[in-house]
Amino acid sequence: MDVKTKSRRQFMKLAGIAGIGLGAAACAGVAPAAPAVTPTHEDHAAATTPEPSATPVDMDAMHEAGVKKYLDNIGKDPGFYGNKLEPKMVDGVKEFTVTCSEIKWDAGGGAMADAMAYNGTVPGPEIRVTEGDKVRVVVKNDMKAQSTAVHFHGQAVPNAMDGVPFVTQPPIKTGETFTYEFTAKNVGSSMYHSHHNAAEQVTRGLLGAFIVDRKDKSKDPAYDSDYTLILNDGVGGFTLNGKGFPYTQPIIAKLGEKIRIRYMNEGLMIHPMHLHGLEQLVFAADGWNLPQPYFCDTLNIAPGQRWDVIVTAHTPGVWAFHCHILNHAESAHGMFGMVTAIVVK
Ligand SMILES: [Cu+2]
Repeated sequence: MDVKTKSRRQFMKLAGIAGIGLGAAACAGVAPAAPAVTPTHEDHAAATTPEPSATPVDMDAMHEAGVKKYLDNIGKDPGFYGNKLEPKMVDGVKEFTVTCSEIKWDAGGGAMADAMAYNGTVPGPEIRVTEGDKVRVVVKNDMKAQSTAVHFHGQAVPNAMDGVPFVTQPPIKTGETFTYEFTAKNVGSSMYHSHHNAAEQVTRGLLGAFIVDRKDKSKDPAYDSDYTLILNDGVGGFTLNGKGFPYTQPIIAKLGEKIRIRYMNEGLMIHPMHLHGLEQLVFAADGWNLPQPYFCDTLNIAPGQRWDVIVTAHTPGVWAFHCHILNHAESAHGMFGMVTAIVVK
């Protein structure tokens, strides 16, 4: 589903379904700006108590302003969904070109942070191929300050293509290019990311989804729409697909729609993702289908893991969807960071 086509008016109507009050009440407060550096638990613990001068009315107004901003932003930001890298077919090989550069990234609210990006966005564009495809990824390092290398996390590749500097290849120095070539064997949700000074490079943005569609779709549960949710806790703070609430994108679904969600954790912390009102059917871990899918409402996503779930949109409304380490999601100033919603109409 193309969420970009959803108008704000449609969304406001939907918000009404769930009874989110958006009266012209005092919205004097503003949502907290996303931090520009890697957050710590202490940073957010400090924000869990209001300023001594804040009244309950002030606090409520700040919380309401954040939610209002989220709703107002629907349809305005082109967002992450649909940011896909198109391959060039070269002699039967799907060839992708990825350029690393240093950019300023806005995780929301205009707080531009120093980031590193694949093709100018955080996360980088999704690379999607089909099981058995021959894949070539040409990586150019246009960064001025650091060498890099790319690891295809979740893919069984020839050893020389594994992307670990001084183990399988030299680092890709500033101005240099390295070409990765392999056959996509592992189906499901994988990632591509830096494997050089990775605690900085990945959390600053050198990351993206690498998805391999299965040839025989009957082996997966049926679904109508497909969303990737990349968790990170570096550039711009706690983010979902590179943005922090209220600048995160909703998933908008029709009643009865079966939504596939691919969680990928590229951060340094564990993030238990909790969905209100709709259960998550967990069916794949790190690309492999589970022998027995199971239901949950909160799914722990550890760094490096990918989990695939199906959510059936069986009840209309705006369903909050957030990390349940609560100081990754809410402060005395309102919700921030790893918060979004599934909107069922
Ligand atoms: Cu979290």
